[in-house]
Amino acid sequence: MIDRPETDSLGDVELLRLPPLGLDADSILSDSIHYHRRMLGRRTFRTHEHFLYQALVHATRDRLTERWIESRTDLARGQGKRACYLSLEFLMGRLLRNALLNLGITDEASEALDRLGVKLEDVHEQEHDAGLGNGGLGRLAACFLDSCATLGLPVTGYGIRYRFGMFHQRLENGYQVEEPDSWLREGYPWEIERIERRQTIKFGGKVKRFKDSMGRVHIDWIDTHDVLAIPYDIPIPGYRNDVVNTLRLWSAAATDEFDLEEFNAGSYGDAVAAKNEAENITMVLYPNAETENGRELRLRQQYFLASASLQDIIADWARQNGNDFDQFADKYCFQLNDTHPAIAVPELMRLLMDEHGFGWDKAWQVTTSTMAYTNHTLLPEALETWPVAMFETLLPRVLEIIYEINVRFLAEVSRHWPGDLEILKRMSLIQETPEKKIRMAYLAIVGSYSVNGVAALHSKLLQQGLFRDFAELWPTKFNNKTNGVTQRRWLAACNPGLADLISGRIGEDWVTDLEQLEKLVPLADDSDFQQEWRTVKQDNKTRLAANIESKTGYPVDPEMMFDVQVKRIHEYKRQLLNVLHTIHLYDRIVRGDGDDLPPRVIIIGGKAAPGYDMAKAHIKLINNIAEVINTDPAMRGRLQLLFYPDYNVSAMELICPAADLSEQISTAGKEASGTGNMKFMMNGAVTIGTLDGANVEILEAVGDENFFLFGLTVEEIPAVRETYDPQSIIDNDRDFRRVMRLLDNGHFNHFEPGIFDSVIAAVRDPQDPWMTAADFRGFVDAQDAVGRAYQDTSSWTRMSILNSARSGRFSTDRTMRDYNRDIWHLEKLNAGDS
Ligand code: 26Q
Repeated sequence: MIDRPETDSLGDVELLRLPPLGLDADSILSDSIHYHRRMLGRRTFRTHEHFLYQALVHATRDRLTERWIESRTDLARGQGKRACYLSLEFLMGRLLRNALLNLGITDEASEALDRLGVKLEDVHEQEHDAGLGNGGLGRLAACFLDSCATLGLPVTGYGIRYRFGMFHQRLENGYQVEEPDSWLREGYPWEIERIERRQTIKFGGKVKRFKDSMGRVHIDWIDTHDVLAIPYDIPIPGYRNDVVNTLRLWSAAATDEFDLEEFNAGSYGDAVAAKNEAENITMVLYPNAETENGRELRLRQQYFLASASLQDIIADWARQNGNDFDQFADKYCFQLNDTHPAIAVPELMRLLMDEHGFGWDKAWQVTTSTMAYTNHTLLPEALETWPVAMFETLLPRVLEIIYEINVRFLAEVSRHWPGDLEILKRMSLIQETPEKKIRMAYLAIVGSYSVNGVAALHSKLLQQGLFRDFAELWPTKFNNKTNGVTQRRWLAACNPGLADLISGRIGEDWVTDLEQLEKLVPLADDSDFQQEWRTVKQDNKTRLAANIESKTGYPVDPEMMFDVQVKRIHEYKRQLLNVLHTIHLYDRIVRGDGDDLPPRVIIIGGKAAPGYDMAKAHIKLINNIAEVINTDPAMRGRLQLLFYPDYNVSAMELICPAADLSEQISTAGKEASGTGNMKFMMNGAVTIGTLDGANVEILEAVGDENFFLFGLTVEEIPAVRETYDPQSIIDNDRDFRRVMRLLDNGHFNHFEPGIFDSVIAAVRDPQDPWMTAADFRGFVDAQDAVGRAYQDTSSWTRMSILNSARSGRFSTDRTMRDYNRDIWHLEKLNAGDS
């Protein structure tokens, strides 16, 4: 990009060229000072590091922006295909560290700040996490964006700019208390508002049909309550390739600042109320809880995102191609991140038919050759459904289209299974009882040309279970795309010690080609390399220990084994099983049978959905047990339990480099993939896990000698369930009995009687869907094997190295290549090497 001519023309657009910005420390320093002084109007650097952070972001953003504009020019000039990743969540975390890494100016920025007497690390701490997601699904979207930009794939993220992201978690007497995440309060220097690309979104109203002079029927959706969608763009840089893609987040605004008529009539309150109602749409990220299902505001959010994004793309298309949509499907592809944006299917139909005059068949042809759907769950109760009644009032025209899709779809089903009424009922997009509801997953399947799961096991189970009928009808639609994580954030940036050690031995190619880590395999037995590997791990543990002490007040000894489970708190993830094992270790030490155990600190972190009482009880239980263990002198130096508060992306960046043991212990068949498992593996933690989600593929990659496997398999579970009797399992297992006795006796809640009754009862419930008791013995035995293995330092280090060495498949670079090869078929942008 550096040596292109001074001006460039693209159609009638004249682009003025500026000299490229320097990437050296001097240039970064002088630009940062410029922003600090002249834009932010601040005088001194050291007292308020936040302003220095903002200044450095602006200097960095300028360097991204010049590449961003080039990338967009390339995209506009070339006639290639693009993909749009539609997602209600983008869990981006902090951006500065990765922007510097990808631009290749980390050292330069650090040097620039040194001259001001400020540490780059302290400046990073000033950045608020962009917590626009709940967990895995949202973070996956963020990793995808990094990999697409690095691969030069033209992929735009479309999401919502929530005023309040994922809530902050505070602990009060061991209970989770939610606090608003006001991440935009001090301004967000990464975003650029693009008011000129605003769109209007309709809600409510009614549908009117009329005939034109030619006798053609037209459809008008009238008397609507309109809301503006304002886009804010965030640059997504590739790794040292001059490509910058876009994350476009929509914010809702009232169509008129005030409804003047109301205002003049004296009802100032009503005028402001209308404005508030519009802006409410993007006010807050919904936490994922079944209790949140069916909330009207959530449906508004989904439609708002789908409609704004599609209108944005169609407006672009129409500017260049008029009303000729013949090539549209060759140039665009929409990847739906779960069913949350699945309303894009009928919305694209509506835009093509009602606003661009296409007939059904043509519109359906375009829709079903541009939409692709990714499923992220196997829990039937987590499949989205929306009451038809809600659609009727909120989106009447969209509902008509869904009905028509259903009529035509059911006709196809009858042709395939003539006379089978049962299957019609089963596959209908409308669930009839107990309440009429729209099955969003079925809508997404019918409207898409590709449906994928996120790990091999998950995709197989989808086709055999939840979506069996559909897989039988359209076998070629279904495919697997195993998740990944970006090694730029999850190794290069968050674990500089390990990154340097690795690069020193095998070079830096792994940063864009993770399979290169295989070259570490021969080093796994090299005792010098092992020693260096341990030193890095130890330093990372020390760093995390300091962080934990500052957050919890508990000192942590970095010599102990770090046994870590961090993820959303959910029964299927079985933090409870981890807790039962912790109590067992405590009991062993108390009864004098703990001398062979390696000193271990168990770290559990994660947020519970605010309406999920059982998950919240688990948090309280963990904290109460922690209090007992951590204040017992007999446990000192031997066993510790810590609840890591307010777990988020930035916390994981400190945690995963420091973990020895990664807990991935969900009930088999429940975790679609997991991605934390991959971050830990990449950073040299060994996994203790069930045969669930991507654990299956991790086990395959490292071999069973480097993985602690336990638990019932998906195949075994149904038979065990038939005669499942947790009480007899407890009765027949001395260790389990003792653990339950401590719980029953209120050992961890002396002054709070009864508060854990429902948690304890769930373990004993023959109907327990998560079958915690069934896997207790297997888990305890596997943990015992872990404890023994950990004491052989050299062989443990070997396992650790091999886990990292075999993590190559779990890069989102591979995942994105797979999506592109099988679903998107995009050509790479040629920036950087042009
Ligand atoms: C639904 C209705 C109303 C409000 C919120 C929601 C909602 C929001 C988020 C439902 C689900 C989610 C998030 C799900 C999620 O994170 N799933 C995880 O996706 C990962 C990436 O594929 C997988 O690795 C995990 O296994 C899966 O649990």
